[in-house]
Amino acid sequence: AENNPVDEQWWPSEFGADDQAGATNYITPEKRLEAVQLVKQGKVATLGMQYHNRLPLFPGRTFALSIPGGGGPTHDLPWKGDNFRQTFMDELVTAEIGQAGTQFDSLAHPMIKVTGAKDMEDGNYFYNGHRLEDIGSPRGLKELGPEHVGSFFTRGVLIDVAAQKGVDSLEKGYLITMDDFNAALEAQGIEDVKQGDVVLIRTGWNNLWRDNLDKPQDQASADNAEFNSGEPGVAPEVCDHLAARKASMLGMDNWGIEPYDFAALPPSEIESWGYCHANLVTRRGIYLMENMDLKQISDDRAYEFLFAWAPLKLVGATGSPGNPIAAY
Ligand code: UVW
Repeated sequence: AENNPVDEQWWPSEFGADDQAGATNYITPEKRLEAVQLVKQGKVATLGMQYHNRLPLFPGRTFALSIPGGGGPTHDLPWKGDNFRQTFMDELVTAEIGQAGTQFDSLAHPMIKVTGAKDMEDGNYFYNGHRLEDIGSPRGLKELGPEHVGSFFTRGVLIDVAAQKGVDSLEKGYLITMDDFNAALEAQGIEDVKQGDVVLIRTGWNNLWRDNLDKPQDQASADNAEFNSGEPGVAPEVCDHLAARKASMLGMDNWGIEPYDFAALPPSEIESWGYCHANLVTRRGIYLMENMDLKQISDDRAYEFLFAWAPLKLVGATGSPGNPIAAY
């Protein structure tokens, strides 16, 4: 089924018709114990980018962090005697909190919209055949939110394609093929993906906004525009490979996993978006994480590690922000 799982019914999933956890089901107690053995030096890297008001956003989204009240404490409470009070600061974040910056796509994010297909009711279909029309609600989706995911405590592998090619960043639109994937595996001397692994593929594309807070505003805006104008990403065959190997998650340092170059092919002419979104998340419950920071593990040549993270239990949300840890 080329780029369209509706060519064959994709539910019930292999985890059962009622499953809402998806590919974290692959992470068994034995798998977790094996993953612990990958921590050899006691080093850790955090894999989340910084969240701030200069991060690039998919068009139409917002991220704004502010301190209510400006310069004063947001809470000013009585304490000891006349000379002391206890004061506190809060922040207010306005954002599509599950879809900004480093972010995890829950099973309640990508859908396949079906209109007039034989034997299928029209609607926007998620994982396991849930339709938005049935589970949507203004205070969060009634099924498939990140509260059902559980955790990722498993073998992580880095496929460092940028390093393998000897570049800081792959070019916009670059299609990472299985040849690239295998060349990186071989250069790194690690075994291929195993069931339940989290697979991280580095392109270098997020170098464009890594230092945005240190730049003049104009430069940060220009770099964000370039970042959003496309990206290097993975070919369908790579996602098919991860599906066949039963990975639990694919994470990347670009904004959207698949390759695009919008000047060469404008969004209105892209026939079908998101092969990996449809074929991994919607069809199989294999998760995606975007805008990750893979620089330190690349610098440390940490190709195999313990990956530990759990999404926030934002009931009925479409995703989660996050800062996973690689330990090696
Ligand atoms: C969209 O939300 C459009 O894409 P992504 O899942 O890549 O953030």
